[in-house]
Amino acid sequence: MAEIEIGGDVGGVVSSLTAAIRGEARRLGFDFCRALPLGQAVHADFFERWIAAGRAGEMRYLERHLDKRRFPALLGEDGPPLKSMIVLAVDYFQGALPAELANDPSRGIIASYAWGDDYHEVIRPLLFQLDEFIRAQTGRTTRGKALVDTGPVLERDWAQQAGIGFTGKNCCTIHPGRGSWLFLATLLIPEVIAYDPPPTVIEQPLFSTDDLVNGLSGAGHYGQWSIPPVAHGESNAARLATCGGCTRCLDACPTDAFVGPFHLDPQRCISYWTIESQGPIPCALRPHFGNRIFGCDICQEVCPWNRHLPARTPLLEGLRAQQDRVSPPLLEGFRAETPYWLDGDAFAVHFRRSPVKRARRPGMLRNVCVALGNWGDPVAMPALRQALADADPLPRGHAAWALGEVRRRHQIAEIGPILFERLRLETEEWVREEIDTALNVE
Ligand code: B12
Ligand code: SF4
Ligand code: SF4
Repeated sequence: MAEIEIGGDVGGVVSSLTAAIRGEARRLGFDFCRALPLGQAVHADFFERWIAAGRAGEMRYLERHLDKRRFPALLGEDGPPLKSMIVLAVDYFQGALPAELANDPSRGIIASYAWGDDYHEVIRPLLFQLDEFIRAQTGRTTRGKALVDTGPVLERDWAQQAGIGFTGKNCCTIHPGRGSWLFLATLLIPEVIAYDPPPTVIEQPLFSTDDLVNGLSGAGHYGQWSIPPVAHGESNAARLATCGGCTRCLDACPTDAFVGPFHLDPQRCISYWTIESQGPIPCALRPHFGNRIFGCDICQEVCPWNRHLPARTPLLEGLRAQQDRVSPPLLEGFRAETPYWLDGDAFAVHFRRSPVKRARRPGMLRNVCVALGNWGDPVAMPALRQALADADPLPRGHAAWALGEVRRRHQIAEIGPILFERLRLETEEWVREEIDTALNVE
């Protein structure tokens, strides 16, 4: 790596420091690294309207620190003023889920971001290392702010501002050559460094925040940017980054979660319900979940920018797919030797370091019951009976729904008494209603 010219002329210092940071980021395993000055988040108004509309639901943390989300420099309240943001991205694509696994209803689909270890745990220590590297060059004694989905920063907004990719109608940051399978992270530092050129606006998006809140029309063209060449000299085949008139993601979403381009309603999103929510999944949405038990990739899988990506191994070892976390057989976690859906300790061991931990065991068992209901095979009855007797009401309510689905499809007389027996013991009002509904399905 080139020597850093501390003590040289200011221009020389800043640009060589930026180059050194980029080199270190690459060495640590980041795929993209771009720097920009701290300012105001471009879509802070929309974010605040999104919050005011109640979109955050149970994600109450999103409602806090709105001022910091708008002006991330405010995150530096305890130290020297923060001046620069380094936006980093890690490409986690490692090939599509083979169709025979994805279409097998006896298996649960886990979103590809969760096939390896938890990205927060893998990436955050690397951000600390990058900050330490910078401190060693500049003599700074305070820490920078290292965030990977761990603070009030609108990461997608900044990724586009930094020129890592453009925001697609599916809300995701899409790199024109490497698609949207990216984790984003930011490091906020007090140093002023040389910045990367921002994306050039070729065609200004023509709509207001009101239009965006109310729902833009799907097929509209919403601006065009030229993303400057990426760091590290990688080829950047498609410079003119835009969705154009495409609406594939909006059309493909099974739960109709998009209010319009760039505006997602989590209250209808499989990802929200299977990862973030600790509550009952609305009955009307359940049939649309199919066998998705943790997260959802549909609006990215259909995206043309994600076509023909070469399967690769992520640079960061911790993110590499672990076979048993890709699409586990739904009934596996009910077996006596692997009771990870039923037993908290077994769950903790099985999903150690996995993002799946976030949904917690009762939440995952809830998701699995929905998938078993959608499968509708009587072979799942013993497992559903176990879930119906779970200590936590969340799986009990969804197991009742799933048993109702099996009964509806196969007219199995035995299911009625199982549900009646549970109803006799059940004290939780909403679970009683679920059982009642399941007893009355035709
Ligand atoms: C809350 C959250 C969710 C929620 C809500 C998502 C949403 N679309 O709002 C739920 C649980 C549904 C979710 C799902 C997923 N998430 Co999430 N999530 C977040 C989190 C914590 C906050 C996002 C947020 O503030 N949402 C509110 C909306 C209003 O903001 P936004 O999505 O950032 O959208 C911005 C742009 O759309 C922009 N914008 C608005 N209008 C316009 C118009 C134009 C023309 C342009 C250019 C931009 C633009 O402004 C918005 C505000 O800045 C971020 C981490 C972070 N701190 O940013 C991760 C994050 C967005 N999630 C991530 C991932 C990987 C996912 C999933 C793919 C996981 C999965 N497989 O299930 C899905 C994808 C669903 C989707 N299509 O968005 C990554 C996304 C990486 C990427 N390439 O974009 C992030 C950045 C985490 C990370 N550090 O890597 N997520
Ligand atoms: S993640 Fe799935 S449910 Fe959520 S918006 Fe995308 S396609 Fe729809
Ligand atoms: S599927 Fe089409 S509309 Fe959706 S993000 Fe990709 S290019 Fe944009």
